[in-house]
Amino acid sequence: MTGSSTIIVLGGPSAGKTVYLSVLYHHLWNGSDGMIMRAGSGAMHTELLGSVEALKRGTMPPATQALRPYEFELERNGQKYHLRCLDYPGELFRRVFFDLAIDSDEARELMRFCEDAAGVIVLADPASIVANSAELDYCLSNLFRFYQSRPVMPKFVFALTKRDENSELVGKHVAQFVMLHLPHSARLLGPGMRMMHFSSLAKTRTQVQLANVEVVKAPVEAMLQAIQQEQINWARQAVLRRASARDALVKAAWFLALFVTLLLSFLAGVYVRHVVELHRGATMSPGTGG
Ligand SMILES: Nc1nc2c(ncn2[C@@H]2O[C@H](COP(=O)(O)OP(=O)(O)OP(=O)(O)O)[C@@H](O)[C@H]2O)c(=O)[nH]1
Ligand SMILES: [Mg+2]
Repeated sequence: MTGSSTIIVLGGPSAGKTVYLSVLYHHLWNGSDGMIMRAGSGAMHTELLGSVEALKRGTMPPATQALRPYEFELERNGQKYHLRCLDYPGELFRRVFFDLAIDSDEARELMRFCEDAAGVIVLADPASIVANSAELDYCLSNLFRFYQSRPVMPKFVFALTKRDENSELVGKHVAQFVMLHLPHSARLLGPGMRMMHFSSLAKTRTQVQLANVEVVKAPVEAMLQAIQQEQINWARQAVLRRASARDALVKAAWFLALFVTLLLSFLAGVYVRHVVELHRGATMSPGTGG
């Protein structure tokens, strides 16, 4: 892939956005299996690694109070993407997509942020889906409707969080769980939506561990695959378009050649006939000599 794509991470209150961002960065800044994540500033780098150290000691981040964009460069197998994560109070997501109130600078910034996305990773805590399914379904379907009204629909990954805690609640079939509790959102996005259930942490009664790198990077991996697949489709369509333009050109050239051949034959025929008639006229006219 050339150029960069903006991937955003969204989610409601306490979905696990802040923890996800920190743990993902912790695993990827040093590189893992061809994927590297680079923070846009040293301060951000130190802050994210610091919050993971705190998590390991069992200190969970406080609920996010203010909107804050994090910029990363995400590289996979030499291809670069622009990963923008907006850490914001999940309450703001509710305000914009449930109350439909774009009445503050923060709400407007969240909307601007949403507009410029090639990919959207939506994080949702299954326990809050069950507890507030009607409200969340309404929020998410407004988010998807917002994207449907735009010229280009981004790719979506719908990632249920906290699998270490609630794998029984969701069961084996994530799509069934989503269709049961979020029917409108599931219908709007249809079969194109990639769904998964993962966790950033592995909590036990006595300790908090980080989930392993493969698990944590799964949503981003699914998103990159979806974006890449779309780019392959575009490239394939461009090749097909070029091939059919070439076909049309070849046909036009043949048609022109045939036309020119017919025209030349016609002109040659007219000329020959003219010469023959001249010759015949000359031989049939009464002799003047003698
Ligand atoms: N068991 C478990 N708990 C998690 C996981 N990820 C996050 N949590 C818990 O969920 C709580 C909320 O996580 P945050 O990352 O702060 O959620 P948020 O979406 O940033 O929340 P707001 O900033 O309030 O919108 C944390 O205190 C963690 O205890 C996970 O993978 N497993
Ligand atoms: Mg937060």
